[in-house]
Amino acid sequence: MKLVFFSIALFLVSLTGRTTVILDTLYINSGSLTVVDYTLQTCVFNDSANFFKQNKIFELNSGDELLLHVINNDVVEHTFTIDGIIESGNVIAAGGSDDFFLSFPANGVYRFYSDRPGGKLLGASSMILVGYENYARYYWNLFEQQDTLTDKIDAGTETTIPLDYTPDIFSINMKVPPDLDSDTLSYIYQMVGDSLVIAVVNSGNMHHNLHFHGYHVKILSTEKNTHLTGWTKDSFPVVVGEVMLLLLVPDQPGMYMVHNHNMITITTNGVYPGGMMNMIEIMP
Ligand SMILES: [Cu+2]
Repeated sequence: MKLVFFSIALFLVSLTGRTTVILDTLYINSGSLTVVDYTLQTCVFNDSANFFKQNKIFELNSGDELLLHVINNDVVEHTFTIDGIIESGNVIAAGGSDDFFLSFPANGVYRFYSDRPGGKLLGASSMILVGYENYARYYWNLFEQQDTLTDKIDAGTETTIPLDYTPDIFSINMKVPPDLDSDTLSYIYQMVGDSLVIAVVNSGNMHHNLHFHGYHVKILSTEKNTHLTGWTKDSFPVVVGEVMLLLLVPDQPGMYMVHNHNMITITTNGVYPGGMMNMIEIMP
């Protein structure tokens, strides 16, 4: 099978003369994530057959294409979906696998997810950032859930988010502080005048909103609230399913917080500080 991949890849490279085709394998794994007293049933995209709580993120250079072998290690079927790019013929049976060749129309951030309840409602949602290789690149994958509800979704007895949804865990990259403080994907550590991009996806089931202390960011792109594109803001909504790319050029040194402006989401176990809060550390 690998040989077939390589042959196709080499053929494509020779065809275009300049495109790089990245070969990779992605596993859909389910497993449980314990945060303080809460245990969430989760489903994630990993780069090995071993469950790891954080979804894999792809970082591609401009013009790169991706030949992806996706293996469904879960006991229920999933899809490999990218809105506007792969929306059909993308079902992967439990225990099955499929290959996807992805070329991207433009530089930017693309969200991939499983559209099945046992997928997207349990966190099987991540991102591919294409381009911006001359920028520092950061990733904030927002997700929240309710421990008892995840048991029902995992068991297949609940397939939607109920009206009395009361999430108790609010995470970035499946982590909460203080664990989140050592997450190099999300913790910003740069210098004044650097150019950095932050890819943000709301993989959760409620609208979120970000508030920056210390800096304003330019919204380079949004998939849902498209009118925000081009705005420079320190607070803005990140609605369910939103996919955004932000540009930050720090104009002053210091340590500043970025947090969700809905205060319940910056708690863990009902206790502040926790949840969706992140730090920006800028050297002079
Ligand atoms: Cu604040």
